[in-house]
Amino acid sequence: MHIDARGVGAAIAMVSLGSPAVLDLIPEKRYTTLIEKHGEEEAAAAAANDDELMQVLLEPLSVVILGGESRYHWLHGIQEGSLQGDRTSIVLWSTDPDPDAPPFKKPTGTRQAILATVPTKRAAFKLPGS
Ligand SMILES: O=C(O)CCC(=O)C(=O)O
Repeated sequence: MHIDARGVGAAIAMVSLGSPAVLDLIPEKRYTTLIEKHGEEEAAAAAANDDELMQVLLEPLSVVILGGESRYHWLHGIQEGSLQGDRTSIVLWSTDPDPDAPPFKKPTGTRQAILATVPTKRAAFKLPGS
C-alpha cells in the first residue's frame, strides 16, 4: 500500500478496465501504528484484517478519484488476490503544484512502492490545461 508522491498533484483519478479488483484504503496514522506493531514487512498483511481498512470494489469502467484526505492521508493499493483476470488501469494525475500538500517524506520510495505493489498495466496522461 502506498500514498502517491506528493509532487504529483492534488487529485488522482484511476479508471479501471478489465477484471474487477478491490482497492484497499487505510488511514496513514493507522498504518504507521501497524508498522510499529508488526514491522514494515508484515504491516500490509495486518492491514488486510484491520477494522479501519476500507475496501472499494473497482468495477470495469469505474473511476475512483482520490483527493483531499484520501489523497494525502490514506494509503491505497489493489488488494492482493482480488484480480480474477487481466486488468488495466489508467491513472490520471493532476500536475498542478499543490500548496496544501504535506512535505515529502520518501518521494522515491513512494513511487517505487507504487510500481511494486500494483499488478496492473498502467498509463499516465497529463490532464488538459494542467
Ligand atoms: O490499479 C489501480 O487502479 C491503482 C493504481 C494506484 O494505486 C496508483 O496508481 O497509485
